[in-house]
Amino acid sequence: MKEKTLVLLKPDALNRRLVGEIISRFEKKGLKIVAMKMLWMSREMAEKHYEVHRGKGFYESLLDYITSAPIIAMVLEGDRAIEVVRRMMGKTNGVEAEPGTIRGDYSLSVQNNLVHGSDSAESAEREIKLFFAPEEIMEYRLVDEIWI
Ligand code: DAT
Ligand code: MG
Repeated sequence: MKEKTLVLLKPDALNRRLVGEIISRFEKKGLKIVAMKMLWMSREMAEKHYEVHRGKGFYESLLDYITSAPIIAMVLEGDRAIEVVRRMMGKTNGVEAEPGTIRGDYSLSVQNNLVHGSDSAESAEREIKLFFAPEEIMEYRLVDEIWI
């Protein structure tokens, strides 16, 4: 089942020069980049993106963090891409994330955990719309790709 998911490389990914490393993992897995941009999230956008966390103890700190530096936003496509990306990211808290996952290999923090990935089809649809206009999402075929 082909799915699209929103992935963000968060401020610590840029600060730690891990952008290439993280994108490379997704590419090598076989996920297809169908949209990508660098942007600096506004407070307003951050509030929308993280609206489910409004009122939680870490909410203000999370908004400060996500707006502290530019980020890379991507839409990745592939078979069950939403859960595949979530598994590749690992648990939210880098301390608990399994080695071999992005957070497990590169983060020891619950907040500064490098990546965001949509957690469901509904979240993916909502989040992709927040970051990308329809015309920014490419429909194309990789040279070795077979459409079934
Ligand atoms: P995930 O990013 O794994 O989907 P989430 O949606 O529960 O995790 O939370 C969004 C972000 O909020 C998460 O990446 C880091 C931050 N966060 C979550 N729980 C936290 C906590 N207990 N303390 C500090 N930051 C937290
Ligand atoms: Mg989440």
